[in-house]
Amino acid sequence: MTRWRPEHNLVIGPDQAHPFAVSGYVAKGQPAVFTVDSIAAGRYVIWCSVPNHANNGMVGTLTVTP
Ligand SMILES: [Cu+2]
Repeated sequence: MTRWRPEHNLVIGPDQAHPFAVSGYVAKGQPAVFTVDSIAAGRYVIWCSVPNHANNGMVGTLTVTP
């Protein structure tokens, strides 16, 4: 049985094996600000690193334009 944690985070990287920015944890449904300085233009993968969350769909893409 999967135990769900009530919080999430946001990780950015070229892929899930190479994270370069990790937010703090945020409670479900709560707003948060995650500031990342000096990110190059490009396409990145974003995901939640709480165990099993990315595997259950908390994955997306982030496009940074120049
Ligand atoms: Cu999550």
